[in-house]
Amino acid sequence: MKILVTGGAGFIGSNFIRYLLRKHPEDSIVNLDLLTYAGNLHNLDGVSDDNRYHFVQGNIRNRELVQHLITEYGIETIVNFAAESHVDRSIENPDTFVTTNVEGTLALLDVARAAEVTKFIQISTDEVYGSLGQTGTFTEESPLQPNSPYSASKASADMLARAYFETYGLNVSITRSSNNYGPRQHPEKLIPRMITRGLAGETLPIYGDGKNVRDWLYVLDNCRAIELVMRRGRAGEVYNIGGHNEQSNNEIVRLICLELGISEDHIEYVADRLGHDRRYAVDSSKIERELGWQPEADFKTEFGQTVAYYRSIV
Ligand code: NAD
Ligand code: TDX
Repeated sequence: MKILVTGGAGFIGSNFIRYLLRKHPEDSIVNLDLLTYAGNLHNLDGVSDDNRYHFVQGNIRNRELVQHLITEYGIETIVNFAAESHVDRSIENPDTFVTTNVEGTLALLDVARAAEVTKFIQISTDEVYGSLGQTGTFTEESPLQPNSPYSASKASADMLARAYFETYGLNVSITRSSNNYGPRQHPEKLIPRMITRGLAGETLPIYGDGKNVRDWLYVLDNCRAIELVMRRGRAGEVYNIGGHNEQSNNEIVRLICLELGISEDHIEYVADRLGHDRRYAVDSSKIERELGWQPEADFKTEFGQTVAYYRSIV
């Protein structure tokens, strides 16, 4: 399969490229990434020499460029990871979230339709469903109630992707995963931020009371799920991907203290994030039933490996 991966120099995209090249000798990949502050070519160290892999620096909004890449490389499938992905930044400056996440996705969908690409995967997030109380889970039928500019922009992109299926028959599937953890994540996000700050002897800033809950999914479990949707997902369908692994921010940060062997006294409770979603939990029974996917990672093991990874790169 010839695949255009966008945003492949970021966290999940780079793990996905590594995973696919390792598992499928017959696949070739073009990685289109703008290399914003979040893109890091070191995430692809060791991959760049592979002749099945091509890197192109550019913007997903550049229709001519995307069209050219599809023709030049005979692209059959697009997997769109490219996005502005950090909630805190979206609260400070929402504009780029609309330009990249909404207009960028629209441009890709448009070019994909005109070029008659056979499959388009839109990488979305559980945050489009909003926030849960103490019980319940998000299913694919849950209403979209995004609370941050980030999640609102992702929900908008999902709606466009859906419309391109309904209106033009483009073969689109959408994945909505929960919070990923693992190697190569930007240090602005909770887990790498706490590890790098902990290693530097700095305080560990937890927003609000730290009782917000996320459903942590190992990044390679997500990559396996995305691959299944890419090869066998039904057109026009949404697939939730969760880790069956709810943890509060307090639990995560305490675990990091334990792994690093540092005192919990480093924890500092700071002002809460505006509009901070309280709890996410994902019902993945659809992808489990239809595509036979299950999260396989043992959290304690992979979390320990993740801490070891960030320790090794500082
Ligand atoms: P990331 O911020 O690590 O990477 C995003 C990548 O996109 C970067 O390499 C960046 O340079 C690139 N990019 C940004 N704007 C671009 C543009 N206009 N054109 C081309 N490239 C551009 O993000 P991530 O955490 O790897 O997330 C990837 C996708 O998965 C995003 O769509 C995000 O919404 C979604 N997602 C992430 C998580 C998570 O826990 N990280 C969970 C659910 C969904
Ligand atoms: O310093 C911090 N202190 C803190 O308490 C940071 C950076 C975060 N937090 C809290 C906020 C959240 O409750 O930790 C939790 C996780 O925060 P983030 O790592 O910013 O992730 P989140 O907001 O949950 O969003 C992530 O998962 C869904 C990704 O960034 C999104 O791209 C994805 O869609």
